[in-house]
Amino acid sequence: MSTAGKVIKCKAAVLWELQKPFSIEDVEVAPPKAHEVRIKMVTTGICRSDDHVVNGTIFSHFPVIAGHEAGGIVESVGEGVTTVKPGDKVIPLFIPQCGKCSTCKHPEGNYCLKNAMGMPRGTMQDGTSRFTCKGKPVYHFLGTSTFSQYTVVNEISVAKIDAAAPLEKVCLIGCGFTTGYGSAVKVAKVTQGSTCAVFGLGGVGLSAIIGCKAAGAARIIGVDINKDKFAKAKEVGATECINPRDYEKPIQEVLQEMSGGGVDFSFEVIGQHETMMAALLCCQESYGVSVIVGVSSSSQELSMNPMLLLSGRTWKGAIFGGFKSRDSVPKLVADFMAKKFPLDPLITHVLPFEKINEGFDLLRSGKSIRTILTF
Ligand code: COD
Ligand code: ZN
Ligand code: ZN
Repeated sequence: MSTAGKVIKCKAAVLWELQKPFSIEDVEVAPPKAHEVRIKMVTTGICRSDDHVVNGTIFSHFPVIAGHEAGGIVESVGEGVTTVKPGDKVIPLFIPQCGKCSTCKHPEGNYCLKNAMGMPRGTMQDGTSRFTCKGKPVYHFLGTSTFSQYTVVNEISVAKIDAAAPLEKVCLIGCGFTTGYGSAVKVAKVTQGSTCAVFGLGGVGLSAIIGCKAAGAARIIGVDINKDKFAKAKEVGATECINPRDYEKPIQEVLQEMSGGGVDFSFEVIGQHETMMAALLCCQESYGVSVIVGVSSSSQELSMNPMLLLSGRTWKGAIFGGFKSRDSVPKLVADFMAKKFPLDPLITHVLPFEKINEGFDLLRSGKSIRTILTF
């Protein structure tokens, strides 16, 4: 029997307040309104930013359904939806692509002005929620809310992908993989034969390494204070790995020496000001490009000597690897299907959705790279 147009009762992981475990609850998911899409979730990854909602680093209203890195199947669509239909395989997008704003119209911009990151309202574009639990409305997160068997997203926040794609893998294209990979191929535009340094060898840093390799870098130097991360970094393409704690001198000097004057491209994939400066300093002073990928505390400012840029360096940053979401996600899935890059090395754990708190424990203890939850 079709569920279209009806309220769906299902399970979701609700976060009732800060610093509490997720609670699996019965929720009601309202049908999609005009220009909205209801999705049956198949898999969702657990990303660091979801944990940032739990610990308050990312602001959210409560109760909330978090989750933003997922894959699913369209269950039904609201009035006026033309780009997806029931049965389509899709990836929800935490940065929409409205196609109409000044950012979307610019060939290089990807931070669509309709995004929910700057000012999280926790609702759909019309200001209301599609979720209720125990008679109360539950807030949305980043317009995705994938920690639920069903979710509702705006049409501008969903990408239709190849029907043959394995959702339990390509869900990573919805956040972590694309963030790192795009920082190399799209933001830095890594060149053939270049030398790169990647600071931080978590899932996003590993994805940056995969991007550097795909772009043809000759040397990719991984930097991490945890040497247990080195084997996996080498597996995905790092040619060398170094631990700043093994050296007396600052790590930027070590990298300058290793590269004969500075690397061509550097990436900060940790989210600390100290390593952002080290990454900037280790790149060649005249033509080096340094990309900030990690998010640091928004309340702190970073001071720097402008001479570091006047000599010619470029300092950049980007969300979602600089990719326009609706345009790029289907293409990245096609590239994965064509074996242009791997995703398997990033997936260390697969758990049933009900074990979501176990998945977060693995993330917090540093034991997992990515945990995938299956519905
Ligand atoms: N020097 C070297 N390595 C360090 C240091 C240091 N001082 N401190 C920590 N590290 C290493 C850790 O040992 C670890 O291996 C690595 O840095 C960080 O890895 P993870 O596993 O904690 O993190 P990732 O790869 O999953 O994600 C890192 C980000 C910084 C990218 C992430 O936390 C983040 O800020 N993401 C937001 C970016 C974004 O675009 N967000 C939008 C939606 S998610
Ligand atoms: Zn837009
Ligand atoms: Zn994420």
